[in-house]
Amino acid sequence: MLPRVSRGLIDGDAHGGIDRLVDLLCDDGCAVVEGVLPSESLVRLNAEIDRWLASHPEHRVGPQYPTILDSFQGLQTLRIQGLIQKTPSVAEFILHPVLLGLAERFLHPICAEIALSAAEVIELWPGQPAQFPHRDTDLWNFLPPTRHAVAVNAMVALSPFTRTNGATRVAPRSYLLPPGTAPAPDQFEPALMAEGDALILRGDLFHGGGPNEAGSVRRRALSLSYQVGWLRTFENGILTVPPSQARRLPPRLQDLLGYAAHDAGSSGGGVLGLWDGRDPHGVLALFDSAADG
Ligand SMILES: O=C(O)CCC(=O)C(=O)O
Repeated sequence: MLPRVSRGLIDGDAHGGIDRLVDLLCDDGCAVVEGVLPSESLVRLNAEIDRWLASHPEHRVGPQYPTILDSFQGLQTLRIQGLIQKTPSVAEFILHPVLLGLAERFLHPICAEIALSAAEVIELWPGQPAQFPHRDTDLWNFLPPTRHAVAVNAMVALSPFTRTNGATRVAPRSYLLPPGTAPAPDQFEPALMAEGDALILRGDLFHGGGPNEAGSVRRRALSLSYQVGWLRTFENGILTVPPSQARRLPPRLQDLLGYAAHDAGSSGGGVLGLWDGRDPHGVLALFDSAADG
């Protein structure tokens, strides 16, 4: 059974709630946070996703990417990326105090600023076989293994996650395995969740989508990946939301997309992500004045 924490417990423990989640990431490597999102937010986001899909019938399951990504993501899987432009209420999820707070607290020991690596809808359609178990940190395979994961993921259930419809499977404590080894199949457990629960997992923990054998039921998730700000992100944040549109977003979301420099000066490091030698937020002000003038 995966560790489970209720949102009420986190809220009721103002100083220790998020620390407790960090402890779980440092121990089991994952946890289910129950009831993290209220049902109004879920209804709103699901409606925006449904509306976007209805107006983009070409966006279907089946081959979409070069073979390597298709075989990883699965052909009976539908993914939507670039969500900030398509489903605006996703911002509330990305900036959620528990999910973002956890990512900041977990990653800040090894970075000065975190970044949003990806925000995607992942629907597993009936017939989708199990995804092969992987660690998200394999994205950065040229980085020597680190003791502290460079990324953390929150898989928010936008539909129930059941044993048969493809609930994500995770292998607790598998971040401890040496490179080149993988957990045995019986070490994986499904993250059973109600809508609005979130599975949090460190990026070096083995996991994968389960098989969807549920007849006609789709499993829908919002996968939010946060990472250290000094590595390249999975989605290119500043192309996904270019300055002309990013200027209207909440400042913290701008930061997460890459409009913040990574300034490690206080820990003896340097500055990354400058724009013409300056803080990249400056580019947004340029667009502001162009729009006003
Ligand atoms: O859909 C899921 O449950 C997991 C997806 C995943 O882990 C991934 O694509 O990296």
